[in-house]
Amino acid sequence: MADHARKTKVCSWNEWDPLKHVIVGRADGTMIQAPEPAVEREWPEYGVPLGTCGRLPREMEDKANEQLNNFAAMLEKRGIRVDRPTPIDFSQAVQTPDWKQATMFGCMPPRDVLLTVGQEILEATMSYRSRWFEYLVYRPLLEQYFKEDADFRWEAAPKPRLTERTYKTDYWTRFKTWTEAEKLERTQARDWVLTEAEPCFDAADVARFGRDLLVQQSTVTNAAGIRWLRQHFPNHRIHAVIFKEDAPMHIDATFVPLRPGLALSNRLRKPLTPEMAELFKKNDWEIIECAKPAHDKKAKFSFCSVWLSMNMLILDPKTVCVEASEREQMEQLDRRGFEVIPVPLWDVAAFGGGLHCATADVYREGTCQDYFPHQIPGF
Ligand code: ABU
Repeated sequence: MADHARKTKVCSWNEWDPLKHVIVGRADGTMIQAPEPAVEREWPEYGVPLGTCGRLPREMEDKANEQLNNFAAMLEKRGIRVDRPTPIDFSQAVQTPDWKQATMFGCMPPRDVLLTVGQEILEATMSYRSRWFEYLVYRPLLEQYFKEDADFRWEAAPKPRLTERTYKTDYWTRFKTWTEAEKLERTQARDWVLTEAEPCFDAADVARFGRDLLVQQSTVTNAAGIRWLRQHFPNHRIHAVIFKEDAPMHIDATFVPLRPGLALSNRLRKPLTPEMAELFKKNDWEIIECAKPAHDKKAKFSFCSVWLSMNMLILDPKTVCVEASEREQMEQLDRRGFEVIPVPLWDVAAFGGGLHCATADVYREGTCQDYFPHQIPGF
């Protein structure tokens, strides 16, 4: 049998069509990254002051892997094929001709790196030096899909140089001096740590709705990155969006499609792009506010927020996986007619996110549909 005649098929157009094949991340070797212009980690309350880096504690890693393995096993039991990345040594220093970075990060959140649009999987640029080489952990899988699916479009966005030109290098120092109101002014002005010197984006800033893609401009995705995506996907309509949040990173704990005609919006992070509300209204989409999260503070060593409560994996338009402690979120979706599958995953938060972050689509049934036939000019 020719390689490409095997069963692998890459295709996924949205977040809700029936899921048949998915990548689930691993916690192995995840690092608290060394400081770099794009990001500084510090948890003095847990004995990790600014400038410290190192592997997350082994007992945390084991617990996270146990939850990820159980999640993968549950998906497999439901007939979904699950693939896993190949971890590398994330404690190693990495370098390009332009810079040297003391550590990498990890391979828990494939959603940050891989963007599936139809038959294409696009490796995102990323904007952290510690994540520049993260695509390597997915290469064994992508090589396999390439061999097995003759129609697979394997793409990689141009790797950014990530020199000092890419960043406002004093941004995080200044950020700490700003009031909440001043931080929000920066958001309104789309003024975060990235400059516009070169295109940068994380795949998790994209929410897929068939022909329409919402792309959040954020601390990891700049306007040049959105423009690159627009030029790369000429048959899609790319809508640049922002939300009321001081240091946004990834749209999947902020605005989440649930099924055709229904989307979930963060109850605090309101859209700051009025055209977005208009687009949804004009096309008869209902936007509901997410439920109150179960947690009132971030998980230990987590850079993700409590809004992982709305970071979910949709298995089909009637079935959704929600983190098991998020009782109110589960009840809300149950009232909306979903079968809700509770999945314990809170111990994975420190490794890079929730259920959506921990996965990347390879194959969902369905075709590319137009869910927004009535467009807003200029948006
Ligand atoms: N990476 C998804 C989580 C983003 C957030 O905490 O809001």
